[in-house]
Amino acid sequence: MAFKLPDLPYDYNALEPHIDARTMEIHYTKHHQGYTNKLNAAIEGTDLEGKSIEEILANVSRYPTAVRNNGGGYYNHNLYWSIMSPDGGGEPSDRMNIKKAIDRDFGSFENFKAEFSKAGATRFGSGWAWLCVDPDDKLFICSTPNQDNPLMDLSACPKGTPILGMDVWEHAYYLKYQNRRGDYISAFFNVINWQEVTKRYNDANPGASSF
Ligand code: MN3
Repeated sequence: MAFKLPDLPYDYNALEPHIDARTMEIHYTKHHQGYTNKLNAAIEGTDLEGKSIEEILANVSRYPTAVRNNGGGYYNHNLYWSIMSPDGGGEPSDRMNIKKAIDRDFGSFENFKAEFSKAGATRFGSGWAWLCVDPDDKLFICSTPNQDNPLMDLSACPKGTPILGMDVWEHAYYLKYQNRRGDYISAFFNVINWQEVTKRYNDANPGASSF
């Protein structure tokens, strides 16, 4: 059973003006499709066929580089589309567990926003900024190069489940923002789907939440 490109949960133009339609279309139909196709080609005929993407990434140091790059690209973009929404942006509501956890672990939403934005802005070259939850239910921010992510057994990040991911490859923003990565990062905060992030937070460590 090959990996499939998931349906995009909104139209290409749904995140305008923050993410432009042309970027969305190319990012989804070319980049994400490309990672999906190359991942399938890399695992075809191997014992990785039939394994979940999370299982593959957890042991990715044992596999060829093509599995690391394209398996990461496949997983990361699945997450990225899901945590954006035309109804997103702003701060999570006080009733959401993710808001309580952000206040607990970063002091305030503003502190979290500053630290997450910095992780994206200071990633040299191509990569991702992540908000993760560790096995003790504590949030942390980290950044990875290329298509790596915190699920990988060779990631420099602490062990944890990514619940929010921001793509800072130039292909995510260059058509609209050119070299102005900071403007893209600011705009990204206008489309974050906090409903989905809080759901992922709640699902990451079942029963562990202190709220
Ligand atoms: Mn991308």
